[in-house]
Amino acid sequence: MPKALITGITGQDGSHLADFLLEKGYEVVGMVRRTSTINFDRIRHIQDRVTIVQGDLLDQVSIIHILQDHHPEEVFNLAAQSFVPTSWQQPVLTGEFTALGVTRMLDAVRTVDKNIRFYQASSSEMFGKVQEVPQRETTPFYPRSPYGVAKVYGHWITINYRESYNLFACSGILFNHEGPRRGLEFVTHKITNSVARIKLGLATELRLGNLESRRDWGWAPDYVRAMWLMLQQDHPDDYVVATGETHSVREFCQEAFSYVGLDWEKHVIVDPNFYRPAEVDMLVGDPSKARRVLGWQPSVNFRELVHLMVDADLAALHQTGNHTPHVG
Ligand code: NAP
Ligand code: G4F
Repeated sequence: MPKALITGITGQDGSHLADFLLEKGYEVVGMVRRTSTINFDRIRHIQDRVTIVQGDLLDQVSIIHILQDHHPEEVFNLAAQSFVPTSWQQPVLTGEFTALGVTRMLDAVRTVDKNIRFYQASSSEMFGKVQEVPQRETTPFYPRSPYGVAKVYGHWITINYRESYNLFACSGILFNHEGPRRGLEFVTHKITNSVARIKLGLATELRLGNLESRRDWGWAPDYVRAMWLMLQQDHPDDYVVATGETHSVREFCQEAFSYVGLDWEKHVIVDPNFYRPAEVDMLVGDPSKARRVLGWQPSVNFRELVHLMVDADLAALHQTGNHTPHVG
């Protein structure tokens, strides 16, 4: 039975990856940081099938011990401070988690077992002020937030450890991927959750920032499949994972509201409090390398993604007696 360690198993991607690896017959070890209350909402359904270990990206000793104690063949480094606006409020902490945390992971791998295959969660935020359309593996980076800058560091240190120490280290440059497990502060889930609440009469308005920014939004379970495929190749490499389509936040609103028979313009209020100090205006990826080498392609298109998320939010509100907290 192959064994994999997932950092960030309590997050959106970590939980989907754990589902995927269990389905493939893996033994899954998940690293979680110590919190005063347990936040296993996304992995509750598989809690008795995964091994949970305590560790933190800030604490190299904990990472080394986890590798020594559990001997994984594959390590998926998904843990990070992943919310872009927070990276302006906590730029140093974001650098510690999202940049230096990668070095701590890589160096632990190098120290404990150089045969471990390593996946780094790189991001399309690295392209920032885009230098080429669509963005591909060779497009120069121009990050626009402390988060994006930290991810560029994580990306290059992964390549550096691959080249310096011959590690099987891959970096997936993933474009935005979404689903019902997405944090409520991210724009897609914020919109679909509000649409459901407005539809059920629990709210009347939705406050958003920049409606014109465009993203290449995909379906999260498709993207964890790409992560796994990267580690199954003969050689380590870096891949863009994206749908190749771009849509604005405005279009996302239109699709989500109209799906439940509402007019988005009657409910959406533009609130400058949600503007960012520097914006990534447009992202669209070219996934042709992932398609050609990994045989990867997305299974859910933009409209289906919006509908799946609205349906899930409506169902969740019905199930919880409408008590789902609203995150602004
Ligand atoms: P997420 O839902 O925010 O999950 C982040 C995970 O990291 C959580 O499990 C969190 O634990 C954990 N974590 C944060 N700081 C930690 C620390 N110091 N030590 C240990 N664990 C820590 O993020 P996601 O959407 O699943 O994304 C997964 C990864 O892919 C991230 O690296 C993100 O930057 C990257 N990425 C995401 C996308 C996307 O569209 N989703 C696109 C490109 C790249 P808690 O539960 O304790 O907070
Ligand atoms: O949903 P977002 O917060 O995602 P963002 O900034 O693109 O970052 C996500 O995707 C990255 C991959 O490209 C990941 F690396 C990262 O970890 C994260 O998962 O914002 C998307 C867009 C932005 O342009 C933002 O300005 O939506 C715009 N937006 C407009 N109003 C809003 C809002 N974003 C949020 N979160 N909240 C708003 O009210």
